Amino acid sequence: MSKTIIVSNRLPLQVQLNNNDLEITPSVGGLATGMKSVHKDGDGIWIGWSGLTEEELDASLEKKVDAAVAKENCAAVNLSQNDIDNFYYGFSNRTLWPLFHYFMEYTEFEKDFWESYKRVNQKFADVVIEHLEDGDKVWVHDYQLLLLPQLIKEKKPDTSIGFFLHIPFPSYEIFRTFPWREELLTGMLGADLLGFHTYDYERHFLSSIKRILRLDVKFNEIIYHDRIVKVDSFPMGIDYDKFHNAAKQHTELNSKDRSELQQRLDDHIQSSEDTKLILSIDRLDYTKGIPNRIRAFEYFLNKYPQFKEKVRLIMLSVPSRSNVPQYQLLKKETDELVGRVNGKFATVSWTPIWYFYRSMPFDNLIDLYTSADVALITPVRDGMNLVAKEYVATRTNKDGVLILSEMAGASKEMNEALIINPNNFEGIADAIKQALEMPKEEQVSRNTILQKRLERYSVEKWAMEFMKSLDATKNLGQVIVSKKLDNSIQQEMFSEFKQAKNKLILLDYDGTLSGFQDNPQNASPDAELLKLLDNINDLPNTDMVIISGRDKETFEKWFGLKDYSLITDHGVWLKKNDRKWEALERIKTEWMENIRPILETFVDRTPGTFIEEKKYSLAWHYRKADPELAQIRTIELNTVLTSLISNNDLSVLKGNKVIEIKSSSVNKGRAASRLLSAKDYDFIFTIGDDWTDEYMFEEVPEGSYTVKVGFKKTKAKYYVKDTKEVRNILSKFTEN
Ligand code: GDG
Repeated sequence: MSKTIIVSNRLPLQVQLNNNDLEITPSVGGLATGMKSVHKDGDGIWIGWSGLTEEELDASLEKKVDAAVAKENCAAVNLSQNDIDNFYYGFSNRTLWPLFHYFMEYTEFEKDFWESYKRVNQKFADVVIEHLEDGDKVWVHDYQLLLLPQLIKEKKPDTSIGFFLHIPFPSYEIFRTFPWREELLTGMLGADLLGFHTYDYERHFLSSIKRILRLDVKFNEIIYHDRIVKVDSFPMGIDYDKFHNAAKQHTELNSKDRSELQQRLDDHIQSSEDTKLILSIDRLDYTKGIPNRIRAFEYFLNKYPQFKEKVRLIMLSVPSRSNVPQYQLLKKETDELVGRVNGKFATVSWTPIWYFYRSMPFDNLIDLYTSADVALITPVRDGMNLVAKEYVATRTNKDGVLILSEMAGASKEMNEALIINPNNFEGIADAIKQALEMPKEEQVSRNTILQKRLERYSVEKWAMEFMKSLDATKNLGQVIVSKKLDNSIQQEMFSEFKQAKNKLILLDYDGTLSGFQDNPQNASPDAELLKLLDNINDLPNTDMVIISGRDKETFEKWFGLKDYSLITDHGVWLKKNDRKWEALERIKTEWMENIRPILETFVDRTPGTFIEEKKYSLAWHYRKADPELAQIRTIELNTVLTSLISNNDLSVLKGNKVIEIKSSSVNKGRAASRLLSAKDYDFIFTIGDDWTDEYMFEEVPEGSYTVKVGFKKTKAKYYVKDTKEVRNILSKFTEN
């Protein structure tokens, strides 16, 4: 039976070592809950780090850990202290975390961290592959494992792989600063489905894909080699019932069964009739906007002094990554700010901020959520923020007000909260006042809508939706319908080639024999290619013809001394072996005078584009332009040209990042058919990468070998990956 393998940096377990004995406690976090249904499905298995380093474990303990986690359907990836320092605290938390949260000044681009990140992702891949069987699905989580999807796909191409990013994906302008950006993106593209919390993150990611990898994106699908990678947003939910039911039980507790914390909270609540509690809970992280929250609260007390001695801010800050320097600085800053505000405003009976720097058991969390009149959640960047959702879920009477930063992913789906900009103290102070004075009916009506959504789109639903979408990627259709020119087809082809008497080999040049250059002038043939072409040209009973959109002057310069057959300008000129150039078509060129100025206006308005002037055609190249701007301009240009070309017997060819305008009566197909009518060939091989080569594929007879270079829609029967593969196959024609 097929299973789902979940992979995350940490296992959903706490493994503790007590005097050589292991203590395993399953963790109760949101992710663990959401994954429960997926994890229990079939023989589901969860792969991750146990929390103990290789240095802490000898061989026998390691075995014990393996056995103990296996009981919980988990498998451990072993990491050394060095891995944790460089991969986890280093690259994950000193490079990716700050960069993806727009803290560029905190981002460290360290080569050693990167090397360790690659090594550890490979360690994860090895464990995944060890457990992977045919038909299994893999769901990889979060920024620590961005390279993992590709590492798995390389070894197991048929596996369905999903990836979910729990933090924001930053805008292209931020992401582009990252030195290893191509590797990171291609690592992610190993997945079949990439999930983000919000549409904005999805959009940022696609923008980087288009600009950095220059891949084609259609709506939310990326064409990547011969695969389609789907990208979508799945806003993560919470275990609604767990929080809601715990809150219900909490309200039914006798006063003597209430926790010590609850009793202290009650004391405050009962101290005066109009007293109010404002709550914030987060890991002590610079993304969570803790200092500006304290400053905004101070601003509020100054602006609205009537709330002094009535309102208290309870801040629960959970220690996090405390060996990363910025977190230590933040701790110091927070301590000082709390001290300053309390020092400034406190009275005998009132301290404005209660600050807890620790984590609390779940029941205390419920004490806090249910006692707070207002939740003040002010991150400067946050992938989602589950605390905001948990607060709303615990409001069993539907009262309470959520103030939420627009920089948290959660704000996108929690419109009924009071949405604030965390840098606008004026706005925050006013929102706090509005929250404290909000009529009960309004609170109820806002929370009713919020709760309904949270209940419906729970974390379990989130996980199910993701898996459903991953399954659906199987039906995305194929990028290409042609077959790979694999070894067995090649064998057949070469044996036909050997037996044939009259053979034709038709070769496109750019993108087929030679790779693309930013400037077409730089694509002259290298020595290796010339040698290869010489060898093919010398084959007995074989006509080799290079057929290209290039002009005859360029080909004359490159191949003038060779006795190759050449067709240039898309089929205007033919040079047969040693003979002179002969015009195949009579071509008018007067139209160029009208079209050139139009193209020039597009060049002026589209940086990175240029015009290539050929004898019989004009080409507008946009390979180096911004892909989105180029997309708009190509549509514009097409519209402009459509009205002009019909009167002039012109056609517009859309090539690979180029638009070419030329006379309609010329194309590679017509040129090919002239060759075919001149001789009776019993073996035909034709290869090209471009739209213009499709004419050729159409024209040659049924049994010919038509081959497309690259993974594109084509009329050719077969495809090969790239120019390297082309050369490799061509060289086989000359063997034996
Ligand atoms: C990352 C992204 C995204 C907190 N203190 C205690 C405690 N918690 C629990 C909360 C909540 C969770 O921790 C915190 O989740 P957040 O979503 O608020 O934030 P991150 O930890 O930064 O999580 C974030 C999330 O991944 C999921 O994709 O939303 O944007 O940064 O569940 O209840 N739990 C207990 N004691 C505490 O003291 N028991």
